[in-house]
Amino acid sequence: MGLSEEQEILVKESWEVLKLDIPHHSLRFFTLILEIAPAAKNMFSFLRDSDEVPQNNPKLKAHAVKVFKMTCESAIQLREKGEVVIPDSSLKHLGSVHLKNGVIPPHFEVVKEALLRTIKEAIGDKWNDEIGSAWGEAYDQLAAAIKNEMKQ
Ligand code: HEM
Ligand code: ISQ
Repeated sequence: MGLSEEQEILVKESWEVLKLDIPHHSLRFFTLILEIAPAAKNMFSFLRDSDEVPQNNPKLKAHAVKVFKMTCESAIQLREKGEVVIPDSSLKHLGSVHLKNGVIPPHFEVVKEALLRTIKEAIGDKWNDEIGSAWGEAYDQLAAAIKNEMKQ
């Protein structure tokens, strides 16, 4: 299912707000993932050797930003072409990184919930259900592509 122009705009506008404080929102996103699924802790290299979420870890920040950015790009593609297209090489890379670290399909729901809650907190009063379903749809289709790659 594609996205409407309105939905694409909603996603882009909230991504602009997230960008204003990447360190905070990245950390919040990651913290929410662990809050929802504490067992995910051991999958992440930047957490394996510590008890607390590192407050200023460049890798954590970079990966979190990439998830936001890729979801935003998926929303644009869903409006433009009605489907999410990820270059083969990067899809293969993402599939193998997640497989190697023990990620399984139900984990994708955890990351979705954490992503939506992070956006909701970031944009505050501007949040509404349309924004949630636009990000949710873009995320679901991006996740489907990665999960499909992990099956091969
Ligand atoms: C790594 C994106 C879902 C756990 C990564 C990386 C990216 C990424 C860009 C860095 C890859 C690299 O090292 O080059 C995404 C996207 C997702 C998604 C776009 C969904 C649409 C998930 C889920 C989990 C997860 C559901 C499980 C809770 C991990 C782990 C790593 C990783 C454990 C390796 C981190 C490390 O130790 O370096 N992900 N991810 N990801 N992701 Fe995801
Ligand atoms: C990797 N994959 C999915 C979500 C993430 C959130 C924060 C840091 C890394 C991540």
